[in-house]
Amino acid sequence: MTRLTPDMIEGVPDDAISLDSRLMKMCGKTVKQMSLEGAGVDHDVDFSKVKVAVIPITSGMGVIGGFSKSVDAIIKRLGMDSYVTKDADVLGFSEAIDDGADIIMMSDDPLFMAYNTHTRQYTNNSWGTAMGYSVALKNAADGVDGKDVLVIGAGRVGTEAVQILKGWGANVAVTDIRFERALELEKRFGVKALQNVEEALSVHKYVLNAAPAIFPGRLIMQDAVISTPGVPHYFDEEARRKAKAIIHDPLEIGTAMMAVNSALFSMH
Ligand code: 2YJ
Repeated sequence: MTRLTPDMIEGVPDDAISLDSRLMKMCGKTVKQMSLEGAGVDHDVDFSKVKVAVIPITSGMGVIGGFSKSVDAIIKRLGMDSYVTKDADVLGFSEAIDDGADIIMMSDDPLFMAYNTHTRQYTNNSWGTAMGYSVALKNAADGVDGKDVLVIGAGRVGTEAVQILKGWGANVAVTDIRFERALELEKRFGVKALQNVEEALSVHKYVLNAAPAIFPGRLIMQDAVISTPGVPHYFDEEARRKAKAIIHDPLEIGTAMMAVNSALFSMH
């Protein structure tokens, strides 16, 4: 799993307006509206009574500068009552429980979760990222039902995305640098595994890129819609010129999706 670095998330708390206006242009919706859609809700929800504790976690590769603060800022922008705990780890967890937090957000290296303390369910970031970026793709593509959609990467996010997009009626093809992983998804979910990533990309207009790979613009179709959580994130000038939409942010779409989904567990 890709580890975020401080420079990737630098400025995340401050670029809300620009992300929302970019998404509005490409998808016609804000991060909050897309997160609600991904959680299956078709109306606005007031989250102001939802208390969210973000706990810095020092295990594994340790705290990432700016990570908790960015998560906190993302959650606040959804209108939730969020804060970062004073202490990290288990002490931070006790603080969140003592404060009566409704949701606890925390991440080590393999797992970033939103834990709903009332229902004792957790939402993981792989699902949140897959759902958030699938909703974005669906909106920017004017629906995916009956359309050919390519998922690049058969890892955790790609595996979730394949199921989500297939569930919405898309003809899903999947490709991975380790072809056997794509074949595995073909077997499990009845999607099409494609071996040659470059060939696959050059014939697909609708793409969800969940791989840590960079693709040259010559492979991108004219008017392509590329929803791309993958980091590193880079599209060259030709790709940007040809694509109708390239949807990306380092943290917000997946995190907002997790928080909204988690909050709704105990709000119905
Ligand atoms: O609490 C901290 O500051 C750190 N333990 C955060 C670790 C953040 N986690 C990662 O970078 C994971 N690899 C998952 C990131 C998912 C982003 N889509």
